[in-house]
Amino acid sequence: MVKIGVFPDLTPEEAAAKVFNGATVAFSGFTNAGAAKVLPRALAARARNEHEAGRPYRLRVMTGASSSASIDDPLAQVDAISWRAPYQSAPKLRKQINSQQVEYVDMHLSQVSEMVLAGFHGKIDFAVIEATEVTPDGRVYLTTSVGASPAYLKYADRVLIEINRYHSPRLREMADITILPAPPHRTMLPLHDPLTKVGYPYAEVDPRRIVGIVENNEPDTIGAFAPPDERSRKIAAHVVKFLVEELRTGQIPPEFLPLQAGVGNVANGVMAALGESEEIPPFLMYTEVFQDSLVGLMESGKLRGASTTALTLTHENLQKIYDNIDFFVPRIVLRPQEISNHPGVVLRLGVIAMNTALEADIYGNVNSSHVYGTDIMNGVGGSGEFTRNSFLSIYMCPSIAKGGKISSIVPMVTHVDNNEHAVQIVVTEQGLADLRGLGPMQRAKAVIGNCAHPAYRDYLYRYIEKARVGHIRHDLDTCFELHRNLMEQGAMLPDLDLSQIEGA
Ligand code: 0RQ
Repeated sequence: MVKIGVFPDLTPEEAAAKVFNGATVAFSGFTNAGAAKVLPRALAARARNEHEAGRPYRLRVMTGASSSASIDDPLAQVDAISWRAPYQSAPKLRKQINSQQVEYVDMHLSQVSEMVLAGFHGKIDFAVIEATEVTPDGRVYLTTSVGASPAYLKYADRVLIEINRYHSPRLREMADITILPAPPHRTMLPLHDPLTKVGYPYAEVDPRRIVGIVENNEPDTIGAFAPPDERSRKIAAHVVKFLVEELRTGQIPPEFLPLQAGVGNVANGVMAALGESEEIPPFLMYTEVFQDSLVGLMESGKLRGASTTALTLTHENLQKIYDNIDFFVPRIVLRPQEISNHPGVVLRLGVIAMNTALEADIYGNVNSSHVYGTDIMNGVGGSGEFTRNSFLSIYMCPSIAKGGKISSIVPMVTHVDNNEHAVQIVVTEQGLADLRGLGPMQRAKAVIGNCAHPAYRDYLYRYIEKARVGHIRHDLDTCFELHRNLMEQGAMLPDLDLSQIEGA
């Protein structure tokens, strides 16, 4: 953990002064886990000063994934972001993206490193990476996330390191870092089990590119989940029942298959419910975010091990890991997002993927990112590589939103993140539709009958009855009628008496 003083020690202000207007800056952080903390604030202060002096100062910002509190919030607050990739979830930045003040490249998270390597996003002027240590020969020991940091360290012109004294230097014992070579020189990743390691405990940087080091002693800013609400508990119960049945019929082998779970309350609730189920055997995870509910599951022995790219944990849960690190080290592998989300590995391991939708259509196409097809919520994130390549791909969402003004089951989604060819199971608190082996009309009936809220079922049945007959039935005049009603009249079915809607 000792930093050897061969690199210049900088104050945050000195470091920020090196970052010029218009630079592409790639920060560490996958969620707020392992996110750079001091430099984003110093850059925001610099932007404010520059703007007050009438000078432009905006940056092109990359991270591993969303790092709202640490990176997007301070920078967006002072209008210091001009371009953003690959994922965000910050309310202020979201507004700037949706009003086209900021360009946003919403992309599959497994592809970030490869695209940086290929130069698809231009050159990276600065990498700003949180670490527990950097050695004179350029070994960088990362903190609570690996994300895209190894690629940023390798390909950025200049590197600023934030040495964080808060995090345990023993995190390196979980790290498994490698950068895949460019095609056509890729070989098979010899990864046949979520816990196999194929790389090194550190990322590498050319030490000549390190322009300075700043100190930081802050925990990650990660909020606790609210206890699962009634609808999340019902969704979780349907998922658990389904998986138990798959196990009973032998569709899932007795040793079970590795699980991936998206982020958020529903996913957290599902993981907790799986942990409580006596019929689900102890399991492994191959996932991108290791979140709160998994700590207890690991302690109880229900979760045997997990591969992830980020430990997105509240201070209390991370402390549990640090206090008992001998127990957790052999059970957690922290990988670059290129590998935690690698389509080939997800396919090989037979992952069961569980992600969340904003809306699903009656045929199983899923929109997780764009309200009305126009306004970004967060982004596609890692959902694409898991959904497309998993053994079972499950999508979950409440059947209604905004007190019943919105049905999450619609005739046609207004934006497609994951399509009917990859989505197999749709679940709401109403029930579960298993779409495997079903043709379009069978799918529509299963989704409407099992997943749509009863208040919207008649509308949806009428829609397919009136729609043009083809392999898939659609009526291009009315397929977005519910969305148009919502935009123009504030509710998808303006005449519905919302006070009568159960579960609203
Ligand atoms: O609005 O914030 O005003 O209350 O959308 O909805 O139900 O709180 O959903 O927090 O679980 O997030 C898909 C966004 C779900 C998330 C999404 C409104 C609703 C609410 C949020 P308010 P909830 P969650 C791993 C994999 C993509 C990335 C991904 C996501 C707000 O899961 O970003 O999967 N996924 N990554 O009221 C309009 C609808 C709506 C709607 C809900 N149909 N139309 N608004 N809302 N349904 C993670 C990573 O990649 C890091």
